[in-house]
Amino acid sequence: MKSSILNAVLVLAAMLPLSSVSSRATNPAAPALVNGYQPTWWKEAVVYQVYPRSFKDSNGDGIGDIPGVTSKLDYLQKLGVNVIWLSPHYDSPNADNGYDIRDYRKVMAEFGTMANFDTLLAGVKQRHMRLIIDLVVNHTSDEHHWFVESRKSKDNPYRDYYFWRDGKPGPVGADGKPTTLPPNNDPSFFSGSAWQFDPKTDQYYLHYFAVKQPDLNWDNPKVREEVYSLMRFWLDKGVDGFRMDVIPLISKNPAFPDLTPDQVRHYGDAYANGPHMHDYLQEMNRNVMSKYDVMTVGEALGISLKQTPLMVGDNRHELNMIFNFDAIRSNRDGSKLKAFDLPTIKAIYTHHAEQLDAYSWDTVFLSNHDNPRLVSTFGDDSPEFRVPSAKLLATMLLTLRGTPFLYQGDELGMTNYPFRGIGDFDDIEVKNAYKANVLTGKVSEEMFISNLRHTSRDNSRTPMQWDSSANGGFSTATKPWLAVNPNYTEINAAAEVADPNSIYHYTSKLIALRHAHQAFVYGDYKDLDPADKSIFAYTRTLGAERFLVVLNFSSGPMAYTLPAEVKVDSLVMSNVGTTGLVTGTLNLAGWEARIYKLK
Ligand code: TEU
Ligand code: CA
Repeated sequence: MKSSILNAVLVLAAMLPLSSVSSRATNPAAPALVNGYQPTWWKEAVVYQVYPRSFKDSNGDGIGDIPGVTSKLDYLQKLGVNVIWLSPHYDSPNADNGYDIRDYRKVMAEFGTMANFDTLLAGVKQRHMRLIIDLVVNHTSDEHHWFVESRKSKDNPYRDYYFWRDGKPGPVGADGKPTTLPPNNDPSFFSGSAWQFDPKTDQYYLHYFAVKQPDLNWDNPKVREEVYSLMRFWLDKGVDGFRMDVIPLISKNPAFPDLTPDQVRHYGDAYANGPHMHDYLQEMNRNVMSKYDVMTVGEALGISLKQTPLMVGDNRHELNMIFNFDAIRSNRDGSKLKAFDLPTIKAIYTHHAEQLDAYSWDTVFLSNHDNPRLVSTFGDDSPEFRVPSAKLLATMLLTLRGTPFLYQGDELGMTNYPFRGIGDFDDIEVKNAYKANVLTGKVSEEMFISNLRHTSRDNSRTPMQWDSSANGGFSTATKPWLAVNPNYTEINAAAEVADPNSIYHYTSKLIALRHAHQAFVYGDYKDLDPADKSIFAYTRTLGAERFLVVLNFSSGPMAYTLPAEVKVDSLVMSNVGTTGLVTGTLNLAGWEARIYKLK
């Protein structure tokens, strides 16, 4: 290339925003761009999250296990999902149901053996699906041998695998002895201080989550090498990637200054984006992910939409995508539920479309093992509207921009559980909050339980409802680890699979539609009516492929007049059996969802 032309090209490239000069420009072997996007399997996938403890118990001990997951692979394949995200399956004392790992290279005894895992992975691959596993490396279990060693003495070789600090001098105790206070005012996500005093060496250790979940010190290169090594262990077995637990929290300010009052109120944001977070993610990518064809999705607690491209941009070489918490928490006021407001969530999806361009891929999800049930939270789980509203939500999740993540049981329209008292709960987050708020008299038990019925993580952790037999077909045990929702007699997979008009079959049709039309994957997104409080109407367009999705997020019938420029060609799907072509004003039933092909 003549030097003058080369100079011109270099000047032009320098003028382009950073994000548009991505690695793809130098990768001629890559398939042609689609609407500016680099086509990739994890962008075209539909992901299904399995929480193994609650999915299927194969040996009658009341606890879901890996052979149980394997026994349901045909069910998942028929649904049409491509990727399974398996919540932690590693050896753990289960202080936080597996998110407290004791041995990263060992399968949890209750879940089975490594041979069981290998059989699951082989079964996934045989069905041309993929498996991603949960990488929980912000913290370990306090029973991990690194921590068992670390707490032994201040000069133990593993001491700096974790954060140990002297306490601050506290008031003289009633016994006249001096007391100490935690090194700073960091709160734990699970109530109380994030610091635990350990008398063996008279120091405190950091735990953003449970006392039994000490935070790893990522500033220690030995810790980072240990993590990269365990990642390779699973990738070399053939897993297809990782969901990374609270990954934005891995870098801390080693001085641990006190949080300001506002930071205390939003401590999740304060803990994220530490001084070396990006350095460590880029090092992890360089040392591990870049050497495999894998998918990574970060659970991006504390990361704003504006900060998202810095973690997922093609040219950043960190992660492929992240879970932002904006949509799923759009109806929360702290730990409480607040009224759902459709324009709020519509604005969030439009903001995503604006902020995340062709170089920063998005995710779409409204449920997981940390949140209450989808249809009870964003739909209407009354007998009249549970089915149509569950189908409407599936329609939205499977036609928006970004890789959709479905959570086990949502394809059945499983609902929140009718919790009665604290004894019904398993979640350490609930138990700690009960001690900190009810037993101290701050909150009444009745108010506490009433709020949890709508917000508790245990809502999504009740066992999968497979059929109308005892325990919903989840387990032959007398008492599963967590009670099965009593509505399993009507709401279960067997009934759903048998009913051609079920949520399961409707979801399967939506997945097939998404797989058949790249407009739903790589197409442009446009909200036709951001201000409408009941109707969510948007288009997905890619060249000649143009679709209109219309959702009535209310239980009442709604008339909606399409903008004049929207020319309907044919009705593709309706969740309530509407047929025929309607133009101009659409008369939608309560919770009706329609997908039209446009001219
Ligand atoms: O969740 C982090 C997180 O965001 C949760 O603490 C959530 O905000 C809270 O529980 C809402 O009620 C991840 C895992 O998904 C969660 O299951 C673990 O408990 C946590 O990290 C610690 O590993
Ligand atoms: Ca079992």
